[in-house]
Amino acid sequence: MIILIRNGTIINADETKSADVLIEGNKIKAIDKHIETQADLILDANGKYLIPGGIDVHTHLDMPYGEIKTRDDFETGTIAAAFGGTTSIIDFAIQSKGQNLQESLNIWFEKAKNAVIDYGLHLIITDVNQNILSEIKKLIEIGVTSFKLFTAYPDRLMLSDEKIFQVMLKASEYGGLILMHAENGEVIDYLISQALKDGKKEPIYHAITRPSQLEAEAVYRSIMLASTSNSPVYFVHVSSGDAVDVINFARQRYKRIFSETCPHYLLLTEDELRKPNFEGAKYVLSPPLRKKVDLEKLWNAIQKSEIDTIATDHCPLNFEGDKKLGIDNFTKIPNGGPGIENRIQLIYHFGVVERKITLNRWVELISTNPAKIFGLFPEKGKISIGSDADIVIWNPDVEHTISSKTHHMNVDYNMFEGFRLKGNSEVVISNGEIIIKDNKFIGKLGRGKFLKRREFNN
Ligand code: DUC
Ligand code: ZN
Ligand code: ZN
Repeated sequence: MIILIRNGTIINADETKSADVLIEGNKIKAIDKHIETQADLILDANGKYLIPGGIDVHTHLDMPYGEIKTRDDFETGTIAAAFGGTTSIIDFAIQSKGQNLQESLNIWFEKAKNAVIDYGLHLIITDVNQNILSEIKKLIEIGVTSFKLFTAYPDRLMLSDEKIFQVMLKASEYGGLILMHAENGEVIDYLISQALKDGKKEPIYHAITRPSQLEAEAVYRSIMLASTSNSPVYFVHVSSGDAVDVINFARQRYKRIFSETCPHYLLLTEDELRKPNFEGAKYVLSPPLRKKVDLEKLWNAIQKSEIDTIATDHCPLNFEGDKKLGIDNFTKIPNGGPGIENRIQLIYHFGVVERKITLNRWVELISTNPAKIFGLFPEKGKISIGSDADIVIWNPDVEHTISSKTHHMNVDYNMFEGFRLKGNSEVVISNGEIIIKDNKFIGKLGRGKFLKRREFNN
């Protein structure tokens, strides 16, 4: 199929230009001021932006969570992502205790069969021994090049500093990237036990028992372990101003540090957790929503390029049935919130329109940097000749209101309910195929490809 997109304004991280774009098969064949050629389809993008397809590097689709699981699977989740202009995701496979890494990965390959956009996988390592360490090289060869480790959730996910250090050493030897969930799990558990003893069981205590200093402490500790092992380290879901300060301080000496934040940390505060009728549970996620001062600090860091990426940490759990498991006790509320569909819209409206970040910076945060950091550039993350034809035609003027009644995520609430936004994706092209048009998904189930990512080289 040959598609010609006429008269659009291309927004890449490093340039803005008006041009026609010719797509042949799954690749971008030509970009020029004016292209005259036979095409099967001509799209007019006059007055619209052409941006590289969004890349959401932090999702949890079909993820088991105790007795329940996240409500979007790879079918519903990737369709919702596509509606929002995201054409690639990287989801998290999880190693269960006692399981080897390849087994864990195979389970996620099976889950991902119906993906409609391209997907990569990170691996969460929860159980470390010599056999596990020796699998890391093979995984990186397969294209699973990033490994998430936890300093939180003792007895479930947390690793000791020694184990974290061992994984860092091994990953850095073969070009792997370490992703850290940085919160001091032991102190948090102590604070939780004290809160429960005092009868403090409402959702707000989720935030109060996970203070920002305990994120900053774990960030600092992780950076020191990373620099000792010369391992690159990427902090997922950075939520606190203190953590930003620590990262900035440490970067003066050690450069191989990367960071991600999420729309909810940029747009919501812990006050949401005080909502009546247990509605605060909708905002129970970890690290928790913070204060206004943290939110401002995060925006400031976005503006100064101190934060590298914006991902969603999409972890969709229903209010009815899932969140309500914790109605009598905040520790029983499953952690996580949905967002895979709204990321690019939210950052366009609140970043570009309201806070005046540049269009180029917007694209850098939601597509180019994720592609660069996670071994997908320049096939992804840029509209350029030879790149994958993942292109979003973005209408900067259209207005819409976010609502769970109209969103495509398979979850019964939206953290941004009622937010009125300017700007939305209009046509979404993934590997040369139009998959969203006229507000309809028109792709085939299972068309998404596994992304075999390159090793980390920064
Ligand atoms: N960390 C995540 O990245 N997602 C959901 C919950 C958590 O602790
Ligand atoms: Zn996490
Ligand atoms: Zn997550």
